[in-house]
Amino acid sequence: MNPPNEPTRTAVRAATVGWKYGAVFIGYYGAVVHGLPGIDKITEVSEMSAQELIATAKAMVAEGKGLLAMDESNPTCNKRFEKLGILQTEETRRSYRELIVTTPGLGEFISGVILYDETIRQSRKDGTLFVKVITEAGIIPGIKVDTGAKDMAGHPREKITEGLDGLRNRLAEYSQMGARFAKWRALITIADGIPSRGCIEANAHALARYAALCQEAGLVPIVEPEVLMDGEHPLERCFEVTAEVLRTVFSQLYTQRVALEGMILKPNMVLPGKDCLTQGSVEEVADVTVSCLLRAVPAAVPGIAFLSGGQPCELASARLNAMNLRFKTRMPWALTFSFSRAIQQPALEIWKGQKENAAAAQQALYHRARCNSAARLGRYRIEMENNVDSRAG
Ligand code: 5MM
Repeated sequence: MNPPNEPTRTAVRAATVGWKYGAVFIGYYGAVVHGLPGIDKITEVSEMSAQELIATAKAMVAEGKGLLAMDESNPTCNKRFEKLGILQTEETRRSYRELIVTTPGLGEFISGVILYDETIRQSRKDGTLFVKVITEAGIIPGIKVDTGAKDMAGHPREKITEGLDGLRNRLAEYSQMGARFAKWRALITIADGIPSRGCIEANAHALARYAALCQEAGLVPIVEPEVLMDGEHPLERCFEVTAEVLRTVFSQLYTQRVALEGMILKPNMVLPGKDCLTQGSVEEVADVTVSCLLRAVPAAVPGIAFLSGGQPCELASARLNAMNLRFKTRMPWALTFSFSRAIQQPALEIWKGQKENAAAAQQALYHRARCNSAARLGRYRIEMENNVDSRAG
């Protein structure tokens, strides 16, 4: 007589056989999500690390929390400092990042921070590594691993993100340093005649190969295909391009055997170009964005964390809030934030490189984190902006 779980075993075996024909996900899902016996290999990820990936991905998009992107490369960070008359040195970048990671109470609203190669090696003034400071605040450290978007050969005005060479070794080093997730950003530009299919496909392929390498190393990949806001195009054009980009990215993720349960998507909101005369209401943007995501993003993805892309802080919060408010019960994934400019900019403008402004800058950062956390829950109100209630300073 068959033991009680034999039918299950048979089903699992059948699913495993299906892997050879490209149905890897079935075996993966059975083993990892339901804990079925008999499968210890899913693509190259062991059952244990698959469970860790899933747990980390879920924690990154936990209820009421979102991600803080502080992964500006040195040139970008210096450019932002220069505009505000802040000295552009390794030490000023370090003290600014210290201000961010030591903000009292940040862990109430922030699940993870995205660091840059220079930052992950830096420490608080007293010598404590930032990774330790972050972890002790209950925040998950992550790392940007692409090496930047470069002009794409044969594709004028378009970019291809680089960084795959040597990535396996770099991921091993970052993991050893304490990183638990990674990030790679692809840039897609809308203008006359672009984006081209060649640019979309090349960037989607690179994102998928990066994501597979991350999962192999036990790091959750944040997959960030950013359709830029630059231009005069209407909302509909951004919708079309974003949908095409996301479909291509998920097709490549499937081809490269990336486990969707162990990744986070970081897309743009669907917005009219910033020079378009018709900007649309908060509700319209929310509806169009969620419709686009519902059509293109599989339900197995645990969370979507938006980039802010140059939107004003309050508008970014209001739009995220409207999505969570209007679609709460209809979305299969958590919908949250992974902002850089829309969470950091007020703090940076207050700090201006001056020690005496640090506490006020931390207050501003805490405030934006709190507003975005409320938006993650559909509880953000514009009146919150008048009430800078903080634990900082
Ligand atoms: C912090 O900006 C990141 C890119 O920096 P580099 O261009 O210097 O490499 C960027 O990837 C950022 O994490 C996301 O795009 C989100 O940033 P925004 O400002 O759009 O929220």
